[in-house]
Amino acid sequence: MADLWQDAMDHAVAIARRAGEVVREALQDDRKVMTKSSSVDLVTQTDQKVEQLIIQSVKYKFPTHSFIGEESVAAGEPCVLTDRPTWIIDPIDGTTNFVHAFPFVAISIGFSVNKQIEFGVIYSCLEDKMYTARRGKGAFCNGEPLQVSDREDIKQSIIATEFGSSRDPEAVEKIFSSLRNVLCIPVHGVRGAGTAAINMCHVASGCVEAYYEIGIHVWDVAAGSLVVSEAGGVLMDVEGGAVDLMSRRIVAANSRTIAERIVKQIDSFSPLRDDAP
Ligand code: LIP
Repeated sequence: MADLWQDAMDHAVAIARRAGEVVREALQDDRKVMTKSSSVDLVTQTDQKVEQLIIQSVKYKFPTHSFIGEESVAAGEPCVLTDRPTWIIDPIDGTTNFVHAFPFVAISIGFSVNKQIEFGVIYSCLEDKMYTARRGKGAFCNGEPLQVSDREDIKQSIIATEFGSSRDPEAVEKIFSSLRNVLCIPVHGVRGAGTAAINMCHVASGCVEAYYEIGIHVWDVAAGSLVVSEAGGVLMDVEGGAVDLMSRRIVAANSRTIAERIVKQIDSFSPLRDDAP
């Protein structure tokens, strides 16, 4: 049977590649930095330009589809997931990396229908790695199938996480407390690529066993959630139970055993939801 969303997915791959060219070109120029929710929550004209490029081209081809885009939400558009076909876009995941030319920068596009992610496309544009996942059909990097790691012993694992862009002392305290708990399990190491999307691709690729973070947004993790699950991984809330992509909390792991072990170490908190009125 023909895949209803194949055309949309092909378009997502093509537009992510085009967006990646724009990002790479912009790295040659001066990057004018602005701030959003805090002095360390950065945005550039390239984030805005790339989001418009993606939205305009999708609107032209799929005029009835909806959007949740990081920069559109920052500009006041609603962040509500309905049953309609919805493109969930992070034009530059890893904006701080982009500003500093730290070499992990991704274009992340998730596509949801009936509140279920149907496909995810993440283009790590400085590495030229195109990660794709289609629900029920596996996850790939540049066409090669992805499989999570089979390590079940957390003491032999690498865990990815981020410090995020909140500098609220209570949140920072909890982030450090969780980090200390994880590090002292002990694990082999803790890493962070500076982008949620690429951290999740690393879980899917099997080079890290788990990624967790509190404070991310739906556009950071929509595509990555499918890449991880289609590579055989597991998603969980930081307190256990089902992940809620609007809750700004996620654990993505190679297995339920590792995910549950991470959950035990996390000093959790609840940032304002993405879909809060
Ligand atoms: C970033 C994430 C990163 C997280 C930051 C931020 P942006 O996304 O990917 O992992 O720690 O708080 O959300 O802002 O570069 O799209």
